[in-house]
Amino acid sequence: MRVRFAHLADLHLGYEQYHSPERYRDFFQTFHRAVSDILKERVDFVLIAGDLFHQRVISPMTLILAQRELQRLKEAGIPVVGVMGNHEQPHYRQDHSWLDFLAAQDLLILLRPHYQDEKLVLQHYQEGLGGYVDLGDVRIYGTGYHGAAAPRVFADLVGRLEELHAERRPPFTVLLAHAEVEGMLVRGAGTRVSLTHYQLAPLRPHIDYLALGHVHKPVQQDDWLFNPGALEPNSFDESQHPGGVFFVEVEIGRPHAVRAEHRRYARRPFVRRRLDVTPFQTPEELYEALRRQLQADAEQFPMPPAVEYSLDGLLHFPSSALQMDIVTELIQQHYQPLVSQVHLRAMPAEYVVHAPAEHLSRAEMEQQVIQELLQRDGRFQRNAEQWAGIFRELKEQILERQSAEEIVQQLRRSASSLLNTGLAEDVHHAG
Ligand SMILES: [Mn+2]
Repeated sequence: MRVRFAHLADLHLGYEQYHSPERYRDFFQTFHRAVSDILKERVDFVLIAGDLFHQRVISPMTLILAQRELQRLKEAGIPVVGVMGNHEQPHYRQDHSWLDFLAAQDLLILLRPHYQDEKLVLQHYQEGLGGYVDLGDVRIYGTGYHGAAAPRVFADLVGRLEELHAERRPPFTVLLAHAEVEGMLVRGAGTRVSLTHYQLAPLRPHIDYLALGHVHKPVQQDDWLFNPGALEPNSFDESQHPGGVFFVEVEIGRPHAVRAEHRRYARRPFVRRRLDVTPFQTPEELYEALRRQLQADAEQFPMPPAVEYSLDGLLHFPSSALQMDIVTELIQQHYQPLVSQVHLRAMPAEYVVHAPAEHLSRAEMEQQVIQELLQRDGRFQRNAEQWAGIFRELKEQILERQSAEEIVQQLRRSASSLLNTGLAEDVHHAG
């Protein structure tokens, strides 16, 4: 028995990115291309793993255009199964979202389990409600976005699946969810991740294909966990990881043979460039270097691109001397972009502090940074290390909540001994 399906996520229809009407249309056009491809492939069903819409409140035009695409699938007899993403969730006081409207039009099977008396209820989909649907030999479970509550919901889900599957384990099972799993995105330390692999592991015996959305980046792990990424980039960062559609073919049997192909579609180019401004002593030198760099960029684009230009490195003249409209104009002339963003990320050279070595303690790092700053000031240059020590002492006293009088007295003593040393040295040198 062979089954074929398409897995999409994060369409973000209705997003007028950069306030650009063209970008609004781009999101629909790429979706349109994907739907045409899906129709050509004659899949058995389509999965949309959340964030069909960019916002919970959408315009009439967004609804009309979204309906039009879903209607094409409906007319071809291809069921569309979806869950709710965080972007389209109704306000906590409202019961219904625009996805419910689509479900009421039979354009979408919207899955979500519900809680009753603290217990997760999984029922077959009926009249817009339910936690799973059977399509032939395939059972699709679905749950939307739960944020920080995701570990609890997934644990409850495992409990219910154990009960249900003890009675009968369907030949092939899918879990559709809008969630982030650890390791998918590189994040700053301390950022919470909604689900760990440890929390997902108990699902393995019960789920044959985990269909995720939410992380706008294609992920495929162990022929089990799949996330297709966003069809259109929601930011320049995302443009580095183009999303697409997973076309999946399954030969149902033990073990299942799952073949997944990630397919991308033509879309507007996102161009990211940078210029290191460190070598330039004047704005004119910078403009000239930018001109040369632009001339050397011979890449041709099939349609006006979105351009992001970063000026980074060290700036050896005041940023106020830099005329950003000249920079922007040069970039506009060269790329004829749909939208362009220029970021001045260069740091003024006089404030640069070298990154302290990593093995140092926090206090040592602070002292090193302060010492470097003091070395730039003629008054403190000579004894910068000792002055930095006084700063450190001062901070400790404040943290220990010593009285202001005590702190001032101590500061006087330290400073005067340091000033005397300096004088003594001067005298010595003079001698
Ligand atoms: Mn999203």
